[in-house]
Amino acid sequence: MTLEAHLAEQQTLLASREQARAMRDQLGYAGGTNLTGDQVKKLDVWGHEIMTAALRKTGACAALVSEEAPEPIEMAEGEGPHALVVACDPVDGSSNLDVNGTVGTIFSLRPSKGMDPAGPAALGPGTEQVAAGYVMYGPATSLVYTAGHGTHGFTLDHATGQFLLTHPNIRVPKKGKIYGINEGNFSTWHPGQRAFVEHLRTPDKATGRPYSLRYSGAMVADVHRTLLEGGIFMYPADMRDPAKPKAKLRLLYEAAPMSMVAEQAGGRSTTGTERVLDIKATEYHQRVSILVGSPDDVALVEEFYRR
Ligand code: FBP
Repeated sequence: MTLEAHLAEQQTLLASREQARAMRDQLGYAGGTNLTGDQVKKLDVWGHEIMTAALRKTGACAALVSEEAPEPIEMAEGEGPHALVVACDPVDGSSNLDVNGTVGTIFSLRPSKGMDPAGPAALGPGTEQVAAGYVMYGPATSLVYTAGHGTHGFTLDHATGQFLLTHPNIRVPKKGKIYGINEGNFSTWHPGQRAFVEHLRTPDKATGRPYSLRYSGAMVADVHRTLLEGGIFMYPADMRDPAKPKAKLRLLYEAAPMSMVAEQAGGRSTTGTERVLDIKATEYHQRVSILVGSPDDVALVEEFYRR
């Protein structure tokens, strides 16, 4: 090998090492926590900045409620109707980022009602949403949304950069065979929740039990599977102090949009005792329990909560 060739090869090697270091540097924590106490990942911040800039550019958005911003970001300046308020979880499933697991982006759209500031227009029951959905970054990139006329799924065609309608009018199976929940929290659950999971685990051919457990650590991926294959995804509250239930997932940019998507696909979504979409949000980062999926499975878990 000539000296030139050897030097060129070394340079390529160095460049790829640099690139690898730069890619690795995108991972990990940005330092600090967001309003809901989560340690913020660098890609959380990146996702938030991308979403904020893109929405501002549309002129359609009057304010953005983001998981990564304590207060709504007003953006009713400049050209455009600014008729919508958007609530968004820019990167859902952040704990999966550093292990190359599936993550997503969840969004919810409501009318801005001409309010100024517009942020408060995001507060109110989930039934006020005019559209909701998510993008899932998995083996394929999926976009699933509803504007109140059914729920529809698209897949990104990387060759053209277009989202193609691959799953028109998604219908959740009436009853499933899979449940998704972080079983590590078992001891903290409501007694009805514990009894329901024990019921799903108990073999009974006639009712298709035991159900299989699938849990990805990203709500987007667990709800997406549930929409397509049926069953139920659950993130119930920590009830160690029944007077002060502690939920994890956020109402405005996780539970309410996923509940609208599920209901428009024939599914149901409850806290165990109440329809999630009927809950009137009073805070931007309010948390709520969510049990969402096949109508028969959701009805059954509500029965266990009543016992
Ligand atoms: P982020 O939006 O901060 O990622 O949080 C939400 C989430 O990651 C959900 O996607 C997922 O269902 C849940 O938290 C996982 O929580 P846990 O690690 O407690 O099981």
